[in-house]
Amino acid sequence: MKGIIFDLDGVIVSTDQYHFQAWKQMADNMGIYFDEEINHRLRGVSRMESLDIILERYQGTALSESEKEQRAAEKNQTYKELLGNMTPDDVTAEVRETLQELRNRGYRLAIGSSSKNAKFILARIGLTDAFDAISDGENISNSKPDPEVFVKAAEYLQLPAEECAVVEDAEAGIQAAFRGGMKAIAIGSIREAKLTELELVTFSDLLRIFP
Ligand code: B16
Ligand code: MG
Repeated sequence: MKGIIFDLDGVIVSTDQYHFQAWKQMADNMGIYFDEEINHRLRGVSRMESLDIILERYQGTALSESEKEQRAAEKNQTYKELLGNMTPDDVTAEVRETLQELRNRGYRLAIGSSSKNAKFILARIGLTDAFDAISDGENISNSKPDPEVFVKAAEYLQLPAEECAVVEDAEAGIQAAFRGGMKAIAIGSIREAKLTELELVTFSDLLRIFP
């Protein structure tokens, strides 16, 4: 293994509560029921696909494509305002130090995120320079579980897929890694699903997997 590709939301940093608050505000405005359990289904899923999941509970007339775009833009505006509260303190010392040590050991590191806000988030938390490449929602046409975001990340790192491992907190992301011919490492509650044999109890366990 020469390259490690990290999902952003749920792996490097947690923006889950901001996604929840922003979607909740949009759902409330439209009179749609929305809760934490539905929010959980949005992990790793693109913005427009997330909207479709929320609209499953919508009782009104079906939305046109432009109305959907408008609602998604409304959500993103609220989300970006909330992201504005993020600072480098939102990254744990464990994450920061582990990334640095992996680099010291010679691994090439990339971000592989479905988010179109990935670069904004990385800038807010002061981690842009911790990665050799960033592949995100801005450079893909198909989102996870399609492997495109990780295939592009490996390309940007100039490494073949089989020399890359992906760290993920969502089922869609783990499937995407496998479909891209990469190893998948699970972190967080998704470990319970036993989708992969490699897992991290805590982020710094990466230092045992990558000597
Ligand atoms: P945006 P990841 C994903 O990021 C989030 O997990 C998912 O909840 C979100 O809908 C998606 O990004 C798109 O985000 O609206 O900012 O483009 O986990 O792939 O880093
Ligand atoms: Mg994630």
